[in-house]
Amino acid sequence: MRRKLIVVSNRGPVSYGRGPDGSRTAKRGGGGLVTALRSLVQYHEVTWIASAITEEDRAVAGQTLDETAGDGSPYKLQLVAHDRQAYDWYYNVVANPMLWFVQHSLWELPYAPKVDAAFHRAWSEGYVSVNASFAAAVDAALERTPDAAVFFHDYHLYLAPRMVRERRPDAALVHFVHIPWPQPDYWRILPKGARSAIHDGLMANDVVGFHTERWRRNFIYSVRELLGEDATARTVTAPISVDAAEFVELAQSDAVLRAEREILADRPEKLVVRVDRTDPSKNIVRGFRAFELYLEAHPEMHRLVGMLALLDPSRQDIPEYAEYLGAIQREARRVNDRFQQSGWRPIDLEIADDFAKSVAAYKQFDVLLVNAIFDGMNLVAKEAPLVNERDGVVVLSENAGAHAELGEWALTVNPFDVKGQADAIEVALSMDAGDRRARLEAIRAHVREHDLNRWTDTLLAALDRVAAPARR
Ligand code: ADQ
Repeated sequence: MRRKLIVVSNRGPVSYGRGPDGSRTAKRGGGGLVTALRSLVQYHEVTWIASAITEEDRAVAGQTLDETAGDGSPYKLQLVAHDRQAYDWYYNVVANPMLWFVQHSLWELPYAPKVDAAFHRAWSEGYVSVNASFAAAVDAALERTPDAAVFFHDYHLYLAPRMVRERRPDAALVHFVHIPWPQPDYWRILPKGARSAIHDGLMANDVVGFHTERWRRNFIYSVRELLGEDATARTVTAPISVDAAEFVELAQSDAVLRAEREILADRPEKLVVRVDRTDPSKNIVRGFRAFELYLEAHPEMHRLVGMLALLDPSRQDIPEYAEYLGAIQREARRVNDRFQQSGWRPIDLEIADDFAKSVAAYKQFDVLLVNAIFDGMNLVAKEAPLVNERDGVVVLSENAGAHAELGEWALTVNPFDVKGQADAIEVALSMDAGDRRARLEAIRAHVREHDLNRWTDTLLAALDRVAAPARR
């Protein structure tokens, strides 16, 4: 059923700039979330509300823009121009890193985080106020289309649902949390006011969705612990997925074939691939250490195996992220200095946002390393097997959401155990072809069947079940 949806996410599907001739240009937004949501506009009547990021975005903020998605589907876009200082506090102090680090259990607690006056101010004058501007934009959109359902996304917008609910008790609100939900005690890192407001804000939705039972259960525990309420009936597990046909087509595109030729020109016999944003949650440094341990134990594989790490530089305005990128570069350098010989560099580290090359690497891996510390889902683990041409093996962290679905066909690793990861690389590289093919095909079949439409349908069906019938 085609329905009216107001999609709300911090980052929109496009961002505007100016071409050399002064005309407005549109750049497709990146990241797991935006890619996933683009398919929504294909099947539903969508008004998308997002933050104005560039100067050109700000120039058109407040207008309702008629946009078309890559496949020609029309949708409406409304950009919200927030106060610049408030946005910086909201994005660079509260959402990333604080909420991201809490939800991925990344803080080194004896030293960090600092919940000081600056944080309190960033919370009340940044996070609260940007959520209020989003809520006002949603309220205005609901004024125009009162029968639309509102579909909030992620950790930037935890407070907006309560603000909308106060003005519109009958609105249909659904929120999807794309990242893990940690245990209740870890939320106690945040001051009481903030952690209560986050849980209370989410509880203002009719439905709150998570990728896995594990994250959903943690949410139910933490709502019980921190608010004394029962969230069970409002929550749903809906694992996000990818558009399988799109990847198969993409794999044959000119850009991907060009990138693939580059990889083929100097690939070693066996290739271990990882594709990530340079985010501490992705556990890139430990991945290099695991590969080092593997090389240490297998001198016979020197020159025959290499790791290709394609890393999209992420959130470099945030010191923790800039430091992490430094650590990644130092670690790759150290491992290379230890083992490299003329004509062979064990780790090929490429820091760039290069989607075509990522898909080319997906085709070429013998081992795909996904060793996230914690990850809501991890789409790379679903995308890469779809197009792989070498019967490659997926080494998968038990703490990635994707593990709940794909674990039985992957090699499971504990993300902290670098010896265990080195052993998994060894097992993957020596597995017989029949076993490798059977595992890869099982993953493919699962992803094809559990596609992106199923994700949307699960969430919207839950909304229909839970939302007050009086509304319709
Ligand atoms: P992300 O943390 O961004 O997403 P992930 O799910 O793996 O992580 O998605 C990353 C996307 O970016 C993939 O589509 C991938 O192809 C692309 N990408 C990654 N590295 C790249 C590179 N070096 N160059 C080009 N493209 C690259 C968040 C959550 C996840 C959740 C998604 C969707 O953290 O857990 O799966 O949202 O809900």
